[in-house]
Amino acid sequence: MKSSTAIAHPNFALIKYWGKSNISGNIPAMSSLAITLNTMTSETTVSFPNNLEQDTWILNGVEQTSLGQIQSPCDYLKKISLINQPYLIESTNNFPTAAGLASSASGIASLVTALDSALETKLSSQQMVEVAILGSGSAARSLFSGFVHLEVIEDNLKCATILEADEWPLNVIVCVTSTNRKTISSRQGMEISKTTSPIYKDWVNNHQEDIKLAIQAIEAKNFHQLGKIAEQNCLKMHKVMKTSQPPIDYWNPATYACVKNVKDMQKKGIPVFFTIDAGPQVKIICEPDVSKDVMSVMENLPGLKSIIKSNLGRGARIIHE
Ligand code: 2P0
Repeated sequence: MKSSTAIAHPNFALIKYWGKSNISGNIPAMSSLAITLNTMTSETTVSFPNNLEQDTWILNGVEQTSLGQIQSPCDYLKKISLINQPYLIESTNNFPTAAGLASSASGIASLVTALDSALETKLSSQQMVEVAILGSGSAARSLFSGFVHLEVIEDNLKCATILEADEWPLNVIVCVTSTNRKTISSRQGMEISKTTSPIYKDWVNNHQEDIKLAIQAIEAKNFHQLGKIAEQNCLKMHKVMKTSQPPIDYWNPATYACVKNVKDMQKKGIPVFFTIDAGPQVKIICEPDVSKDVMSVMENLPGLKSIIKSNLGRGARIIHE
């Protein structure tokens, strides 16, 4: 039996998904559009040690009491594999876990890639998307490089790169304002919003228009148009969260300060925009020639824990088998 190691990177949605249409299949209620990074890495190794009694998952060096969120993709792969031996999954993230930095997307993309290889299931790209979604609604996007569109039409999923990283090499500056684990998981938050936010229905119904405008902007490489629609969509999602009962508010004072800095830079004509996910971190997207200046503006901001600069990059891949 062979062991396999895969890596994947986080992806950040420019047009977000927040809400599920089908909880058991973990199907997003809307399409999304994201960029996959080339820094911050999840690495997963699947192996078959002798005398392992049951499937075991070690995350960041800590043995997990259950397979939890990865149970469904593991079950799916196991069912179609001819290999029926307990496996050991060892996953590590070289960046904060469950803090709004898309560790579940990169973690699960690396996991399904490593499992597919170790269990010799030889899934098609479409099957990989479907398995990844079982683990996390955003994970399928980390299977792909560059600008990635996850299209959801009812229960049908389609995920693909719409523009490669080197075709429009934008930079991403991740401003980490807290490394704490979030108190409300995305999964819980989405369900709370779906059942309590008075604007949830509008969020879902108007979403496709945002996707269309963002795709047009990406195809035309129109930075201003992409930034405008991405910021609007991000703020709409956070409004859905904040109008939920209880209100979901992931922002902290440094989050607000980062956003203000981005808006000030925009007023000076600097090509930057922000996006924020289910956590307090601010991701700043910019043209490469201004990234140094943006970094030096942000480095002086009180309350920031760290700043990570990234290019856009590749999808999940096997690095060792
Ligand atoms: C996104 N987020 O599109 C949105 C924006 C966070 C805010 O997808 O329950 O980790 O595992 O499917 O995919 C985060 O949610 O949630 C997410 P599950 P997931 O990136």
